[in-house]
Amino acid sequence: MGKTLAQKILDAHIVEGEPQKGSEVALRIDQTLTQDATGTMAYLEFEAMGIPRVKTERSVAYIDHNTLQSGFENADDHRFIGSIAKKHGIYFSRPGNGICHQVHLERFGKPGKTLIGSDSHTPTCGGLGMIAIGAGGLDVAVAMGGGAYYITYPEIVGIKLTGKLSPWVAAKDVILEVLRILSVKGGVGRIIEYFGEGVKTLSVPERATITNMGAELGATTSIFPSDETTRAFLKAQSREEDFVELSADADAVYDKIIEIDLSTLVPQAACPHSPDNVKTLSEIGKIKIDQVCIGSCTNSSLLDMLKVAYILDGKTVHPDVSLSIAPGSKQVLGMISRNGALGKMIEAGARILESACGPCIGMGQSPNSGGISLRTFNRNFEGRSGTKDGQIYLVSPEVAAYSAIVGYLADPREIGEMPEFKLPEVFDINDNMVTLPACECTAGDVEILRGPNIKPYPVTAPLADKIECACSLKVGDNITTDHIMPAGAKILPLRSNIPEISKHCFTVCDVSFPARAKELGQSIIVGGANYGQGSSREHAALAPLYLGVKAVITKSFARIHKANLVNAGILPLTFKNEADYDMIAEGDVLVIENVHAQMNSGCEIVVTNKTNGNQFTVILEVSDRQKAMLYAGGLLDFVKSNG
Ligand code: MIC
Ligand code: SF4
Repeated sequence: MGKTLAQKILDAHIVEGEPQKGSEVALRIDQTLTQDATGTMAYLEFEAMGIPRVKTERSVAYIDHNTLQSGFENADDHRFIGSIAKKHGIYFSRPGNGICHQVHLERFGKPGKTLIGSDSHTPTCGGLGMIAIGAGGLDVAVAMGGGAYYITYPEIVGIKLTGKLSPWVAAKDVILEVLRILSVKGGVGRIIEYFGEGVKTLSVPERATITNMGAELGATTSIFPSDETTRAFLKAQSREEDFVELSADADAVYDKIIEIDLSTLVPQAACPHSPDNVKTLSEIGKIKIDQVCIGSCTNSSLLDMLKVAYILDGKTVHPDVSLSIAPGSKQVLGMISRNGALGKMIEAGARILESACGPCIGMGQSPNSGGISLRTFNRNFEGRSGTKDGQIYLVSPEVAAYSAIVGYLADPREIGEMPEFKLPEVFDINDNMVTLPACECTAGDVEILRGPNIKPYPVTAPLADKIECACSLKVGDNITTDHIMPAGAKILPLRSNIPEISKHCFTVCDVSFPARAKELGQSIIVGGANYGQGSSREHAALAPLYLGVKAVITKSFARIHKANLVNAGILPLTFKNEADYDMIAEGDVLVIENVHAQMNSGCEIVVTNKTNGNQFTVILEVSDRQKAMLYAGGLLDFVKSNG
């Protein structure tokens, strides 16, 4: 039986385990990436492992998230990451060089290789034919040290693309369509693999938009074949030698196939407050808008910027609208500054932002109260923009730019004929903002530069044999990591300081949670389905760890967050019978007796609700390796005691 492309790359990288759906496999990791908001913690963890030099083929540390330096904290983090990168053999992409995923796609990603990154949108490089997976910082630290990365061998969903996109319909509309079909839970435990005739009509940056937002499906990753289009892209980036042709076997068997005829798609938007709340523009209607933000790792490529500049050329941004544009990388910004496209944006009245995440992570540009904001980003979770009642719609750059001019959500097909937008045959290449690590002979002399806000990893303890504590919080379905550990300009500078950042844990849902949890000393959180969807931030596990959370009981978990909980030594439990969710109230005392014996004898664990006398069963669906980690108090303790 033939293999899918994802299976081929996975199987070539398995160092332990069998390639069988649902079973755990260990993968050799060729490349890693970190960004600054997760990076400081990841490098503190790497340091704690005591490994002098990274063992990967390429590890890159990016500074792109916390670039608004309203105090010393972010600048201290940048300096710390720069120094640790230099010492331990990691390439350092300085602030100003661009968003990690855009730069990695341009300069480092290689077809056929494995990449893990401490950011959930790492699958962007799947657009180049890589297996690129988002992970917690601790997993990335282990991989940098040469350790394997463990995943559950996934199902492979094949998306067969036929036809060709109509003018002014974009790659963003393709992934919005997939989100509409599969929902934010539809990718859990799966890799999404694109194939079919339609693939060759999409450029690498367009493919990357699609794989980027596979994160919003909850998928392990998404991947496109590596073909002549990939070769042309790599050649234009002066790295044709990185090209290998890769595709699925003709008789590959997918677990499920979805067919999308690109020519039938129309412009669409994900409406507030979920990326899968997708409607066509005509279904939504011509709503008046207050703000437009163009950029983010989803839609900030040169091609996107050229289309935006064309639409804005000679026009003025509508008087009631604020338009901001953040080109994705120094390469993109430099090229549009030289070819005139940037001038067209500036003349139209766009507010040009630095090449960084910016508004996407609430670092500035929060909309006005109740403001309607169109964004080319990938997430529109409630409050993420920094304005609690902001109404965020996710759209293509084409829709965003045209709407910015007319002042309402508008269909760019009204513009009329679309010129052909082509990628250049040669990109301008200047890697001067990537600092190379010190050579092994001088690395010992490099001093690690720390700041007062950089605090150590929280204290952990081996798993106790009896857990008896109150339910400190009960939440509903689809809780995101932005609920658990909010981001934004005020909180992000605390990423290196778990005691401080934990004061904001879950405050989006309940402002009294951090104080209550701290006072209880130990507690359990109860949640609904798809708990922990969204980002890879391990802070969503480390803050609860610091606040004494021993277990989280839910209807189901998102992949990365579940792994982060295990890494932090917190039990991720799911209800055997979902109806038991209704039998727990906040404040109820829950008891798990003989934790070790129950864990040893299988995956079912009995919990007693001491407050109402109810007894129910929960499932601990983890591998034996993860059980060992949980006994030890988390991955860091496990690594330290197992070498
Ligand atoms: C995000 O888009 O939510 C982030 C910020 O990039 C996160 C990482 C983080 O929280 O630092 C992600 O997607 O993993
Ligand atoms: Fe940055 Fe936004 Fe991409 Fe996250 S989703 S990496 S915050 S641009």
